[in-house]
Amino acid sequence: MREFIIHGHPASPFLRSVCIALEEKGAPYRIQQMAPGEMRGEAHRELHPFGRIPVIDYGEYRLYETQAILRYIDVEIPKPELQPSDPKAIGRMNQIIGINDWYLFPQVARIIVFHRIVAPALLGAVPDEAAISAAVPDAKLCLGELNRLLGDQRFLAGNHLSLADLMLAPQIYYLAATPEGGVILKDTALLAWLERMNARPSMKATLPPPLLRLAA
Ligand SMILES: N[C@@H](CCC(=O)N[C@@H](CS)C(=O)NCC(=O)O)C(=O)O
Repeated sequence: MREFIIHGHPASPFLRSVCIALEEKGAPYRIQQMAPGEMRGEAHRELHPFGRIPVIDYGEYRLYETQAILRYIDVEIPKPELQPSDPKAIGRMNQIIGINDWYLFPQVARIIVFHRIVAPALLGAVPDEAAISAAVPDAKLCLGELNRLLGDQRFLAGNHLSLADLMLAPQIYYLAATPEGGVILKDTALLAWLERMNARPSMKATLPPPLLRLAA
């Protein structure tokens, strides 16, 4: 099997989702690390015109946008399947991925995780407490809704691992490590789900760099 090349930084939860997918599939990959100073530079824009990470190369094929990458990997390497066949479970999986991309990451993780964990660890910055406090209501809304959708199921879209779990686990891993996320997640089914996810070999093999792991 050819090796997947993943461009980005291993601190990125989106990049981790791709790594988890490849670990679950048993597919070879390597991270082509981009230094924080290279982000949004000319070389980065050539890979990803919007200046985000991750981007993958598989032979001559290049792709960005994490949910597109995950769906591609799941059909390029069919086993084990990471997308359900039941229509309602497909709907739920896609809904949860949408919640991540539209609400959880931009309104919550990008603020709370960035100011609490990433900026102090990588940039030596002091957390912006006002920005963090302003994001707490959205954190309650997003995590509360994900907890409701999970209900008593084993995984987010039902009783089988799916792309929804792969997309959300790296984001909630970081959020759970913040004081704000810790309070919101305390004693929830979502936290128990995260603990089950954290125990998977694919999650253990893709932990963030030690500096961020300590912070988290
Ligand atoms: N929609 C993109 C979002 C990816 C994203 O925002 N990644 C973050 C890192 S976790 C990033 O590139 N941040 C750089 C920036 O915002 O300048 C995807 O799904 O891949």
